Amino acid sequence: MDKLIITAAITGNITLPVQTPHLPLTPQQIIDDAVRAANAGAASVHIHGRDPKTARPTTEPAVYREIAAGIKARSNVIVCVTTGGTADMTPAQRAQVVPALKPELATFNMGSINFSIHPIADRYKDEDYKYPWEKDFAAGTKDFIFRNTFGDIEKLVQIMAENNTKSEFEVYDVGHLYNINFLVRRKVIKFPIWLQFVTGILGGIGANIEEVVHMKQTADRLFGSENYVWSVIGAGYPAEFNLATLAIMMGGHARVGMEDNIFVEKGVLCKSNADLVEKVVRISKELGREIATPDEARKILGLKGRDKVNY
Ligand code: KMH
Ligand code: ZN
Repeated sequence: MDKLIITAAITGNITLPVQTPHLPLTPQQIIDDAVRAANAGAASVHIHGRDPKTARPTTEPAVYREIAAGIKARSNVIVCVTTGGTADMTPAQRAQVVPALKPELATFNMGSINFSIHPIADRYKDEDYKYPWEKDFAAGTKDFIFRNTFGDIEKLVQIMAENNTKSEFEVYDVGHLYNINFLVRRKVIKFPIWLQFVTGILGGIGANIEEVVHMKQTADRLFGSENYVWSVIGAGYPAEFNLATLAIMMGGHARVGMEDNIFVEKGVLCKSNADLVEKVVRISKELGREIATPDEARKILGLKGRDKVNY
């Protein structure tokens, strides 16, 4: 088995400030916590930007540049930039960060789903919210179609290729593997590919062992195990750690982070993304699987290297 690649998703765009006081919000907080997560064992950090004043998710390239450059100055970790954006952004707005930064790695969402966090809006009292946008943002996702049409996907494939940025294909359901397969057959997507199985999102596949095994078997059948490397996200607690453990045992890789889960133990908020990374490092070491350094992860994923980014 390859060494374990741990990805830390530092702040995301669906975790709300009301949910945890420890969520990194400003560029400096995101940089500091990404470096902490890297020092704890993350080979890759998945980055979303937030408006420095309002903490609302943004796709403003200047914010991403500040964050990516700030991390690069202090750590060798791979910076994986989101192209997921958020509810009010078009696919073109979401992609603009790729030509701007030419990152080594960027996420690439493989299908359209009703990506929803609307139940969170009912969990808190109006006076609990820290920012005026939070409640409507969450409630509005009830009718949010996270758009990733074949047309959008073709455009993004081209943008990624032009900038020599590797795709981290986010697969929220088994059908998304078939979308990849269709594009592989059309020679739009080329092997080897890096897959992130995203489970536990309302609107997508559930976070349980059976679904991960099903996705892995489907990927094996469609692509051949030699043509892809995979990782898993189990959104929520304890799914994040249960599915990371499963991936450790199955030869996959694991993503943790406050984008997906805010608890390090039942009812105990993590104070930093590093707490979540450290827990997976402990589990992996107990199970005899070593942790990949950023350079080892670059080799496994076939990345161009941090000397070829534009930040
Ligand atoms: N914003 C979500 C709808 C990504 O980073 O690529 C999806 C998302 C995925 O955050
Ligand atoms: Zn993300």
